[in-house]
Amino acid sequence: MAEEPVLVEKKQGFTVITLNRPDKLNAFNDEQHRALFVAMKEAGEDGAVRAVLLTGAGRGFCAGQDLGDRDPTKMEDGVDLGETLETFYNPLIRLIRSLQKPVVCAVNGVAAGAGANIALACDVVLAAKSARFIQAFSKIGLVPDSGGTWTMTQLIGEARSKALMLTGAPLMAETAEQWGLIWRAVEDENLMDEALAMVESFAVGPTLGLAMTKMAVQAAATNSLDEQLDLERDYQRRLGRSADYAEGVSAFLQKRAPNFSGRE
Ligand code: LHQ
Repeated sequence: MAEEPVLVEKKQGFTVITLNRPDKLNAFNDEQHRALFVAMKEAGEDGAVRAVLLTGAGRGFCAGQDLGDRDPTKMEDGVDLGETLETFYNPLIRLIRSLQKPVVCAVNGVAAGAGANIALACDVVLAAKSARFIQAFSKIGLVPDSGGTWTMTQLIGEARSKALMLTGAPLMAETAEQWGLIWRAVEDENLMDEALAMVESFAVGPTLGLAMTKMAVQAAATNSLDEQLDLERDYQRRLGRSADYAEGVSAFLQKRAPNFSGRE
């Protein structure tokens, strides 16, 4: 039986999703696309799952689209890459950004093309120091996709985004951290331990509060300060009535660790 293109491990309170085409540096074929989307969607819908960890098998995180599957010289009618984005990449990015729980990405090795931008769409990105981010698109005459032109510009500004995207130059994890593109670059051997510690802490966290924090930060990109103040008021009103807020305050006043249920 062929290897599963995506491995899904359900742990206590969180799911680990591993891209699993290591011989191709986990480049996406259609099966891997479908499997990743289903795994992410199920993790989003399962109330017992309170955080998600995305990573890659082998020495790479993801080399983007499997170019062998989108070779114009081998396709009689040519390729419609817009359809590929519409069918696979865009729904995935929208799903990650709208998931009502934290998505942590452990970038275990090279992240190129859409692989880099899928990582950057996650909420907290940890990367092995040996990992590099490559906006490989210019090397094959394409525009960066999977939200990269938006995400990178938000995170590191036009000057750095344009230079990285126009040249396709690799960006090492430590520089990515210094520039604010990712949360942290960690020693290779510590990557999974650190990423697991983070999702384990989210898995016992106040899930609704974390989800609303994610949504509020994301809304800031397009809201005015006035709109953002109103949004914070509305979210805080809802959270103030949640079981986790009551528990958080009780735990603080009783000088004990909170026991969050993740419920409203
Ligand atoms: C690959 C790939 C790959 C197939 C490594 N495909 N085999 C959206 C819409 C639709 C279509 C187009 O794309 C998109 C979005 C995109 O993602 S466009 C960007 C696509 N990705 C790239 O252009 C990156 C291509 N890969 C590379 O430049 C290098 O492989 C990197 C820099 C990622 C890693 O280099 P190395 O560490 O030297 O590894 P390698 O090149 O030797 O790769 C290892 C194997 O993986 C090798 O296979 P082989 O059989 O020779 O061992 C590669 O052919 C294969 N591989 N990326 N995208």
